[in-house]
Amino acid sequence: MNAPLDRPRPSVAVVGLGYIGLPTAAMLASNGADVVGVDINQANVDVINAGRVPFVEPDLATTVAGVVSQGFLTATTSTPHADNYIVSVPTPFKHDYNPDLSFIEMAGKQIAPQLTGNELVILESTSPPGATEFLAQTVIAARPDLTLDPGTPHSVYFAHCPERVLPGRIMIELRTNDRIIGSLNGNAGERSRDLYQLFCEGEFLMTDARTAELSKLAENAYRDVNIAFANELSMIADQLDIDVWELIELSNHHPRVNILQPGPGVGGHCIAVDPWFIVATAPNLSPLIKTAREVNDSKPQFVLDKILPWTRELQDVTIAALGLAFKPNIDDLRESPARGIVNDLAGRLPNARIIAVEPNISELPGELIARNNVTLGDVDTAVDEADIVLLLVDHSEFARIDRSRLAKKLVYDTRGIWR
Ligand code: SAJ
Repeated sequence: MNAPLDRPRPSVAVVGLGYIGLPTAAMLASNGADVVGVDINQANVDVINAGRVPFVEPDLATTVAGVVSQGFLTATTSTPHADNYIVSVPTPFKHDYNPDLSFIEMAGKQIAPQLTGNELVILESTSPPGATEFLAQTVIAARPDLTLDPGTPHSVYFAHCPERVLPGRIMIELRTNDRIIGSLNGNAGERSRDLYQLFCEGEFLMTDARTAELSKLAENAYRDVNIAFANELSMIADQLDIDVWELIELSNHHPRVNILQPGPGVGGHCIAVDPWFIVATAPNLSPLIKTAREVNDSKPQFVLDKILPWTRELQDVTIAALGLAFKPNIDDLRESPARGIVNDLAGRLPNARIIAVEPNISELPGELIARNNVTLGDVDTAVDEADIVLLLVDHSEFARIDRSRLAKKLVYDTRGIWR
């Protein structure tokens, strides 16, 4: 739904132009809002202002090019005044798995001086319960002249509206997914709904901020637990010499069973991270969620333990490692188990030659560049030259490989695409 022509375009500042912030900014800008995107990375700001995008996501580049050329989206490194703020900054965890809210705190401190009263501040970053309250308190601490009490000229309104889009389908799911709206004070929920209604055709599910925060974590922990079940089965099946993919396919014929797919581990900045926020919030009540994380985190070592014995029998071994991204057909390497496995292999096998193939990037990540036995190669050369072919990511390019070319190789397919 676009903003009616007779109404002024709402002003929105989107703080954090990453995998969620930039698509959200572009969607708002192409559906009736005047958007300023804010990011600390000057290079990304320059790329966006030139109408381009700093990462791969289907349909994003076209939308950004359009809204930048029309003047509906600009990017900057300094936070401006806007009637509406959307905070979509990273929420990593610290070494002890406790959430690191420093980026949220920084965003709050930068927004605070711009406020004049009656603004809406939406936290979109996936956050532990209480983070929206923390953002609100950060703003109010910096601006004691403002208040969270609704209805005064100095009131500021806060809500948590977690994103739930799937990388690779972000521009579709931003439009079609249902949206949880968690209000912290006053009419923040209704105002947030009105803003997202510019582009979101899904149902709006109104609740309070803490429930919204936990619901997002629950969704990702649910998926993590289910993937852990598949990964645990894969290790059991391996010991019993049973094909886990056949096993899962058979079991999934049951009308109430839907087992997910095993792989080399769980990556990305969401599923591998968010369950820890629940564990940190309720450590004595979350043994299942914690164990699922540990099972998924143990899978890369299981893959290494399968491959390393093969290399002992080979002289000057060459390994084709197919895929570095955390899942198929994207360029996102964050928390990627594939990337970690390649790095560990390179460290454990200094005399091996490892050809990493990742069709969605043009340069290896820093830690792999630093290894002098890893190069970035194309799939054909890598497969032809390899003694061992290790399939780590189910990119479409890899599914299309002619299987006869693998006949004389030692092959470990962690995703089951060459069965
Ligand atoms: N994976 C498996 N087996 C499976 C499914 C996934 O091993 O059967 C692995 C993937 O290879 C990847 C990881 O899990 O390494 C995560 O991938 P994903 O596709 O499950 O999820 P994300 O991280 O891309 O996006 C998730 C989504 N959450 C849910 O599906 C509950 C998305 O909707 C969220 O918006 C996103 O997290 C987020 O930002 O929180």
